[in-house]
Amino acid sequence: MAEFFANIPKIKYEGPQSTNPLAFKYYNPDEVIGGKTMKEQLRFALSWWHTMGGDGTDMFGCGTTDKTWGEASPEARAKAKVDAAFEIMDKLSIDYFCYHDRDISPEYGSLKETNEKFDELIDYIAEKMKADPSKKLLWGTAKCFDHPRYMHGAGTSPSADVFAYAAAQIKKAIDSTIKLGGKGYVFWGGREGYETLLNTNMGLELDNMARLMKMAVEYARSKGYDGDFYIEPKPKEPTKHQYDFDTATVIGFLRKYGLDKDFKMNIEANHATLAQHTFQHELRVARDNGFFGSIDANQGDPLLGWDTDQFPTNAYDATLCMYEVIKAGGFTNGGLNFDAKARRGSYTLDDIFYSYIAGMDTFALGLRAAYKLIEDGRVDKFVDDRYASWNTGIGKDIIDGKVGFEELEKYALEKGEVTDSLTSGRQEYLESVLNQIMFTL
Ligand code: XLS
Ligand code: NI
Ligand code: NI
Repeated sequence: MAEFFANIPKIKYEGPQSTNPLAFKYYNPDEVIGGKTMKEQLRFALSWWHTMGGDGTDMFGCGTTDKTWGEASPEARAKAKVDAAFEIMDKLSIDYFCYHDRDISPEYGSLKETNEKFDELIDYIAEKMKADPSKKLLWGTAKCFDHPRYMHGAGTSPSADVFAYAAAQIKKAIDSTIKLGGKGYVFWGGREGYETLLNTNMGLELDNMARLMKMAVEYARSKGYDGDFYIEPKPKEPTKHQYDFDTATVIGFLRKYGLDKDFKMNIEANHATLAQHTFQHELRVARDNGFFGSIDANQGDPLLGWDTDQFPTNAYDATLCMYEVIKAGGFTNGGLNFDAKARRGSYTLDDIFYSYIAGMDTFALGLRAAYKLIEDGRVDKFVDDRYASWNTGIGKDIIDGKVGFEELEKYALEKGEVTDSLTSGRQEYLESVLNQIMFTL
């Protein structure tokens, strides 16, 4: 089999002093941190769409990177993509991958033909996984948003035929996920939203989206699937208003429709910032509500208002992310999927390696710093102390449900102005503690 990256060696850990661009400075896969190897904790995944298919095309220009993998026909190209993906994963020590059905194999003349060709590719991937059992599917999904039939949505389309088509497509994508032993299936509501309420029955659309998800769960469970389903929130793009706006909105939706037992969150950093939240905020909302699942690791640009899907290089955000992951008990079925693409100007195929190394090292730094932050204990202790008034006295009585408005009025009248349980928030001090920890790794 052809080697696609003959000039790229297997990437090794050389430590923070190394200046070798093709080496990890912080990611040392087998190093044990917090009782588990970095590899087990971080569960990095390759995103098939960006890495194998994204060629830099944007609305102002054509692609800058050749992602044809040396093949002209769609069938041969799809196969070459698999070979190249496994070579990339091997050289980067990435164990997981994620895909949309159409990243693996495109649409052909009919759904029947599309399905047959897709199945062949899934079989081919299964063979590759048999040959190298370290390679695993993190999650699968269906691309129910790019074909013109999905212009008004898939599960939320006004057309029942489109809903049926989407169901058929999702059924197949679930089959492939099960076949490859995946423990995650993602719903990202590509065009599940609206442009104007003048033409939209929002209530029916949301009911239908829940119907589609319920059917997906029922079908997958009937086939023995015991993994997680994820919703990946995003507030806008491509539609003006995406229904899965943010984690809090999605949790409300899942609870309303009784889907909360089967679904968790796949949180993407760039989607969090599009919703005017921090990445950490979204993770915290998921964790506090028991919906922490998986992560699409990328970053946006503070000056741009769209999903730039940049490789994550912000170690500060990665530290706060990994802090949440550790506090949530770590990943179970989820992981860190690099839903990220090299900039259009970083156009050589070698840039795939430079960008993954940058992203992986950033999260390795984040993991190291997050553990240090927790071991150091100053921040956690500060938070505990800040809420100390809830551990005894009136605070405890409120939590225990022993008092109501009458008792609280009496207490406040007797006590007079509040003084002793009001303390400084000390934000600047805490931020400096975080800096100190991050820069004395
Ligand atoms: C797009 C989403 C998408 C999902 C998978 O903004 O991030 O790539 O992760 O459908
Ligand atoms: Ni994503
Ligand atoms: Ni995205």
